[in-house]
Amino acid sequence: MVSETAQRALELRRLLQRASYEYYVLDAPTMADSVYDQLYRELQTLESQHPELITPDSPTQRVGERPQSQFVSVRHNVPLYSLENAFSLEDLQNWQGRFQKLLAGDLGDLEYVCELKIDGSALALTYENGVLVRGATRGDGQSGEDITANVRTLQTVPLRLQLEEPPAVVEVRGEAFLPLASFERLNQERAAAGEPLFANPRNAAAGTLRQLDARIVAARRLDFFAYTLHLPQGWNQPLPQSQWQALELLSRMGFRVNPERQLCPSLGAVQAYCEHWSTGRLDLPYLTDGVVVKLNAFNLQEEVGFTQKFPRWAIAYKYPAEEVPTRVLQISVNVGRTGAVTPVADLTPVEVAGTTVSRATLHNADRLAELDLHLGDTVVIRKAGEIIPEVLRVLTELRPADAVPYHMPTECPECGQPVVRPEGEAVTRCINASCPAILRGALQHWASRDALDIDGLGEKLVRQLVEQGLVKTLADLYRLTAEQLASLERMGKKSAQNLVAALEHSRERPWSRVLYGLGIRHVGSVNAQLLTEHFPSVEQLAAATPEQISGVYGIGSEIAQAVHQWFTIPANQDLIEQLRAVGLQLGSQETNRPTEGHLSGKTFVITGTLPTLSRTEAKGLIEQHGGKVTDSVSSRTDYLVAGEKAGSKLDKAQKLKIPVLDEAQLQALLTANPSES
Ligand code: 0OX
Repeated sequence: MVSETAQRALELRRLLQRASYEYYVLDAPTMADSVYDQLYRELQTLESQHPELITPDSPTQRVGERPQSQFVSVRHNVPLYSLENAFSLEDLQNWQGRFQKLLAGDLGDLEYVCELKIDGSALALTYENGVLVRGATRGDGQSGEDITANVRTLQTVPLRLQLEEPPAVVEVRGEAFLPLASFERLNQERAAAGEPLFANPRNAAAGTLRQLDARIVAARRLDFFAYTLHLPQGWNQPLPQSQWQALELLSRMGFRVNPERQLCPSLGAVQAYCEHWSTGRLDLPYLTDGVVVKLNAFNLQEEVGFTQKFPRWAIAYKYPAEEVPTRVLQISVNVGRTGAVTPVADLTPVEVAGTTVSRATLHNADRLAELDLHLGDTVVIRKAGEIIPEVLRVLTELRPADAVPYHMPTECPECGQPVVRPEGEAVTRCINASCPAILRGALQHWASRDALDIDGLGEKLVRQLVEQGLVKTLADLYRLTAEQLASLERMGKKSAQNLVAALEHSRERPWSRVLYGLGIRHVGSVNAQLLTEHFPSVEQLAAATPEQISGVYGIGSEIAQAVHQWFTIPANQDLIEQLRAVGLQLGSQETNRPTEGHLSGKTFVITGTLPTLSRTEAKGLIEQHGGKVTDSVSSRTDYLVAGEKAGSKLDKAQKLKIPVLDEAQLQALLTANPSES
């Protein structure tokens, strides 16, 4: 007898699976987000009360497990072949000619399936009795790595097949990829965190799948198109007889199968498909670098077989990576939020892979030296992964006689201060904390969607606010009035009021978004979430040692160092205090606070500048020992901690005869053994 609870859990799983299939695979949601969330929470609660009811196909199992220390290698039962390339329609003709000779008799026109070649990372998924049990990378084709925990986080990979009578085992293969929008978002986030950018979605997908922390994979929103099915002979259902039927079966099983596939009755139709998508592909929300052409009938595939390396029945028709010559008009230097100084070539505008390009990155000083770029040079540009335009090489034969070489500037073009390039690093940086370019970058990052999400605070407005001296720190944003804003160029009264309202609204954003918004190096939104789960308030994070920070799952020592160091800088400590004063959420000091510490029940006020501790750190330390810190001195205050330039609070404490501690006395109190006092 199945209990009522087990029955409900089963029902919830089915409902949620269906809703998520309709949302992600069919792109046709039928369930409101709020209903989904409610049912999901109900299932989560049921599972936490009855862990024995958790099944591997439960939607709650998609969120990502704790990080692994390494991946286990797995051998593929059937190797994953690579594909021979064709670069012209003639190559396709020759390909057909080669295998036609191996087929008995003249079969007339052969039928093919054309699939867009997705530029991602191949995966092999194993289902036992309809349930996903393993996801593996391609590796060298013979063996790959077991990345099941990561694969589970992909919303378009079903955890259970939609089959009444699934086969005992089935292997499904396909391509995991990062849609362009997710790729751009990821790179923006990496730029904001001062991390190197992924050159193209393929690298980003491959890098993501090899993350040891599945929570990071879950956050990056990989997608999956299925294209191969390995079924056992003994299944009691009719087996597909062709690639086209296999794709239809995959779709019925609940996979996303690329909708642009086409059944072609002849090689001529294949060639027309390739020509059509050579430009059509540029409008797709994901990257394709070609077309995979497959002989449709499985019996014919079997007849032509494999070479040492490739199936003879399939080929990849590759579109040429477009490389275009153009002239460098001038070189400008961009200073980013982290102070990174990037040389950028301004070009005579040209069309590359469907868009007009007028600027291309020159990456860094090393790359500039390698190119030996002169002003006025003609260069060849290409879109790396067809996304970010880059200068590939210089056509020196076209160099004007009087052209002068270009060198990286030694001073920041924005603030005039000398730039530095630390040993062993490729990046040149401006390290002037008050450089306007760095401030502009910081403000834009703060306003961005995953940070404080401030509608209406765009690039142009940020520039004006900085230029006019209205905003010198992030906290200054919250002191702007509608009148001040309305006096700016292109700002009406209404938009000024809207921005003030948006700023007001952003005060409610949780501590994790504030932490991300601070733009600490390596702290992207996922790391910010991990850190704030562990350190529920800014005081606790500021008081943590690098060792305590790297003790958080998923946070490495480099990140921990960067976070710790950030909080030791006086200007940053001051910023935190200012953000507190203007009402930002810096976490709750209630959670995780030991209420039983030896300072429990004692109330402190901190004033003035302490010799080594910031006020935030001191507050964190007091709270770690159970004490409470308030803002104003009253008869309920037990101690005043006073540093230099303590003002009226010190006078008041003295009047009320409240004990006054300096930093050394506070430290002594913190470390005092309560049993001796
Ligand atoms: C793709 C893709 C890759 C099956 C047998 C040889 C190649 N990147 O989109 N591979 C295959 O097929 C395999 N199909 C695809 N669509």
